[in-house]
Amino acid sequence: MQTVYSPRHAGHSGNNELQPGAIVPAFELPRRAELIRASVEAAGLGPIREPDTHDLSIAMRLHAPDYVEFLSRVWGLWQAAGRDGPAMPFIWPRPGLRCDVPPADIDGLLGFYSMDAGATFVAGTWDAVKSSHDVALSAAALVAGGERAAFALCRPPGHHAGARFAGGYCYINNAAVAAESFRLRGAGKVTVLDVDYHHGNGTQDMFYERGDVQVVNIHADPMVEFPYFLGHADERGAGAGEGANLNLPLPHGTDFGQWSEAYAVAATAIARFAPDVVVVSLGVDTFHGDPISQFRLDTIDYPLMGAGIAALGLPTLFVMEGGYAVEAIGENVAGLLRGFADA
Ligand code: OKP
Ligand code: ZN
Repeated sequence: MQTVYSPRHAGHSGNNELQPGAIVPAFELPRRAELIRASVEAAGLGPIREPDTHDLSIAMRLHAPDYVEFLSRVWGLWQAAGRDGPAMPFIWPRPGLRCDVPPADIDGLLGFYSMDAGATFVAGTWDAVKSSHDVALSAAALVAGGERAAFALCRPPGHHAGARFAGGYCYINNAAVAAESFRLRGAGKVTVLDVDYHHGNGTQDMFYERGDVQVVNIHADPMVEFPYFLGHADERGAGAGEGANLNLPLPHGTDFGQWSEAYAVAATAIARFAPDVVVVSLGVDTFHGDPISQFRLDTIDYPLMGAGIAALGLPTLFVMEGGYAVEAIGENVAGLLRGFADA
């Protein structure tokens, strides 16, 4: 299996985030991608190559063009306002306020185009976001070209990014863009299987009324976990997408046995949908040692998860999302990919 990786992720560094009661260094760190890369190399998974450059036309089908444009302009606007540290929003529109008028200055715009304070901007953020997008599309091209599977080592992640907002460490929805790229290259049906600990709210929303892209999430119950406001079991899709969205929320403390029961339900739904290709939003924050998550999977479980994904029998694109236990992230990701490749 080939891995696509760009060193340009590293400029997205020194970000911070709001945790309950404090501003702290962001858990989503450059070291994550470096350790995954090292483990993939050590596991002998296959060649690691850099992405080709792709234009943003597919991203602009799923995201509002003004939002993508904003992402590229944030740092300049922030600097022009005389700021130096990471750019972070402090006010957000919501029902009861005007949600349709982008304000004129950077503080208003940051809130207008985000869902939380979890997607901050530094000088290298846009270049890293664009490189992560290019990584996803380049890896998708390998699978579209006939490879059984490929690994897009994306950083920053993407699955919380919606049509018009950043949030939860995410800016451009890499997995959604990759899924759409398969459709544009002629795949009739695509499934996005999101195994990150957190619900992929952005991906769900982008495809919610579409019958050609199935979205399946196995995640911590949003009643008790970020992103709180999407990811419930009664969200089944709408219009042409009715029945093509499946949420399998699980309680804090979930172990691999419970996770696997949910996965069996997911696998049955995917088999019934019969996609041409599957895009896996791959988070390993289900690990028991994850500092911001509360499932209990162990390192030995990830190769089994990979084998379970292989059992779908479909061309597969893995797109990196979350996982914050840096001491174990490499082994967990490489183990999952090895479990897939050896199945
Ligand atoms: C991104 B991905 C309270 C905690 C916010 C944000 C988690 C984003 C996870 N400030 N946590 O799905 O791994
Ligand atoms: Zn996550």
